Amino acid sequence: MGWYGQVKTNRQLQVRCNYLNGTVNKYLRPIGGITIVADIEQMKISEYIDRAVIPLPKAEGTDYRASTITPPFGPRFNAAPPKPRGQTGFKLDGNVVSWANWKFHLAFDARVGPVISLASIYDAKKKSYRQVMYRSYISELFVLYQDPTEGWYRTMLFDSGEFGLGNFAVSLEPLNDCPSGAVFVDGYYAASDGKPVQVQDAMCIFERHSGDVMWRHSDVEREIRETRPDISIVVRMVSTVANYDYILDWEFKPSGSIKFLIGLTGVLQVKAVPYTNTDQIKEEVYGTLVAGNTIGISHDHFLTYHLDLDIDGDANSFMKTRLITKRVKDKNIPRKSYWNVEHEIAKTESDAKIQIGLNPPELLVVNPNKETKLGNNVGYRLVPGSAARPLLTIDDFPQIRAAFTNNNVWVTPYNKSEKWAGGRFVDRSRGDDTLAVWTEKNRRIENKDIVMWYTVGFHHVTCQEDFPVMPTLSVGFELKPTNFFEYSPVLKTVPPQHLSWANCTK
Ligand SMILES: [Cu+2]
Repeated sequence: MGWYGQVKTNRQLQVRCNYLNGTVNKYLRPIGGITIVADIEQMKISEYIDRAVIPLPKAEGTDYRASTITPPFGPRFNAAPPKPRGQTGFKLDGNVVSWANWKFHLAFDARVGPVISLASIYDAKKKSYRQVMYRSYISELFVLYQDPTEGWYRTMLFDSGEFGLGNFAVSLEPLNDCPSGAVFVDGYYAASDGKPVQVQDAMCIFERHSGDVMWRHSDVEREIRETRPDISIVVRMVSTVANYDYILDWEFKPSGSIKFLIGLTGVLQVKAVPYTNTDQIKEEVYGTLVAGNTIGISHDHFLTYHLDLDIDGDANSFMKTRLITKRVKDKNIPRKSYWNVEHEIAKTESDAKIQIGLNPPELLVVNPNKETKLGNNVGYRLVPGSAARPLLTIDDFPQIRAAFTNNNVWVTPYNKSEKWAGGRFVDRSRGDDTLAVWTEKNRRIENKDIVMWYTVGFHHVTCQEDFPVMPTLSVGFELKPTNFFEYSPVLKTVPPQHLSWANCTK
């Protein structure tokens, strides 16, 4: 139900009605025009508004099961040569994954899903593992629909704090959800009655042979060609929170990069309307006509990651590297301008609130106490993804509760009670326990154990291709070593032994 300024709120849920006959895709047959609110303290309907009779969207074309799809079929692919389940290049010792130069701990949490801890990378030069990331997880996933009318204005979801990404984790399907050779890990959580629940094959770990190039160089004159394929290790979990499926990936690369990828698929939240063609629409409809009598409502997805980096130890600082356009002073040079960098260490939380715009500064977590041999502070850089920011006014109730999305980046001193950006209790929260409130204290963050919070967001204007099931839309971001190693950590990568392919002439 959320919170809209009331002094007192009851435990209530808004209920939606969908018609199940004729399809398994219940989300695409909404019964429009009625609003139902259920009081779950008293277990009774507390509000019922029937404001219009709206045609029910057709069942035809909504089913997505292979068994019901009719010809013509396609596109088709040849399957990749299979590798037995579990045949892989990494080692899983309890919950600790070791692969190539990486080592990390993987846990499963009912609220946030996968938790990656104690990620460290082997430095061949130093002959030891070096700390990179103490802990990372998705602290909140905020989804906000943009239809402000009765029956719809409450549609906003904190998928982590209100539902639980782990609670809604689903079993993964070998070869289709995760490639051959993947290792599957079960997830466990306590149900509301305290009984343990097992989610079989909730997470998978696999080596990714992406077909990309890790690095290469040719010198045609000297007939030199050196090239190395990009191989990485991926941890994946899928959370199906009602209609949406979130594919959540953590990818570790031998270069020291960690990529965080989010794939969005599943079914849209749709609203029944009387229209079967855009020509008939004379009112504001808050979305796109994606099928007959069906509007896919515009909405946002914001994922706020808790990124507790410990770069070579826990005393770290947050550095902004600005790219400044300057004038050339030397009159003998015909060039007029250039850009150069200016570094600034954030002293307090206020210095570290970043809204990523067109020309963002480079954002780094550095260890001010550790330098490379050349004197640069060792660090990791945030390479941001989509820079979408909230478009609601900041005095709007959903935005007060989701004020942690007001900036793309925040940095806080580590505090064990500050785990979830939207607060500990999110259901009917009033925005008084969010990352935005914590940082009002403006605590010092220099040379301390710090946590970076990064929000990757996107505005989803729906389209016909999202019907009846959305092809996956991917976004992501990266943490990249920056002056962390003395030189390229993948210089001495040994090219893998390639199998000979039966139909390949070369
Ligand atoms: Cu969406």
